[in-house]
Amino acid sequence: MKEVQETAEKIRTMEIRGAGRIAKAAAEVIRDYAAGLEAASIEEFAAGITEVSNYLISTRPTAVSLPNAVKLSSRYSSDNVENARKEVINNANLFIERADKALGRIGKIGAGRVQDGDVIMTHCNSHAALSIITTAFEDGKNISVIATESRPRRQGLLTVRRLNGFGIPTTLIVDSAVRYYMKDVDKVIVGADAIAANGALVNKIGTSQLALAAHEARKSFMVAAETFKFSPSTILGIPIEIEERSTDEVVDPSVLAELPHVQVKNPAFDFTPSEYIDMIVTDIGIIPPAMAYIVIKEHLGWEFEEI
Ligand code: RUB
Repeated sequence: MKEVQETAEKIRTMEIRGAGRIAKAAAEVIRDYAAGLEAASIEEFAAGITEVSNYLISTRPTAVSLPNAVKLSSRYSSDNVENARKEVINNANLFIERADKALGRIGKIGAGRVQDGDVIMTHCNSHAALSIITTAFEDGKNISVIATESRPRRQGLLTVRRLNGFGIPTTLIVDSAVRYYMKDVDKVIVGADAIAANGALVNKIGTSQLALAAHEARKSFMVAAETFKFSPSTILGIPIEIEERSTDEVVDPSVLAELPHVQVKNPAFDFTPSEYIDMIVTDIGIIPPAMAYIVIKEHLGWEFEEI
């Protein structure tokens, strides 16, 4: 359980962050927990797995990759403890392998849509979006990137560091400069924390402003998302919860203490309606947002009674 608590804490404090990385970390820790779980009966085994699953899912509420990873990894059908253990270990390993392969496939598929000379704007720090950008660059395309700072946690610094490592010409801008620079952009590529059944995107706060500005300027808006970022529960109309993080991330508490009439809000994500999204690059190919339901139904092993 100690290992589970450590991973949960790393996810909560964002030492492990980005929807894909969070999902992989959860699958890894469930696998290791199942491997060492001492259970005298299948009921005890089930209780242990359920407890750990719920605990991990509670760490960050928005990234649907987390509950999807937990559900896909912790599935078993046997009523024998040793066989159930093997099933969980195997399912978790399959999920980890799927996540690794997905990033490579998204990079390859998405890079096909990047043109030589493109200026790409990106937001926050998405491994899936970066996979497309870096693959296009490695394919020999002469591209450059405009990356947003992504307040308050400034994940944009991680993005520019990575792009710099590849030698990709990159410009860092503050979030409020997005519309000012949209005229110079050919396409926007962002990642996803969740995609709803109606094709709406949930991603880092500010993503919807990029989409709006891109729409206004008739620039292409591309989302890079593994199939495990699609949200099954949205088929039933269950909304995706937007994580509200500590106000300390925005303003120093000592400053706020002197401002009794001021409140601070710090939502970590926002919704981008499907009409602002041109395409979603997934590990099974490029889809229009309207196809989100099909992905959930056919590629997530979605079962009505599980929800
Ligand atoms: C990260 C974020 C990323 C998505 C996709 O938010 O919004 O765009 O998670 O990332 P945070 P990836 O920093 O709050 O986790 O493509 O790496 O899964």
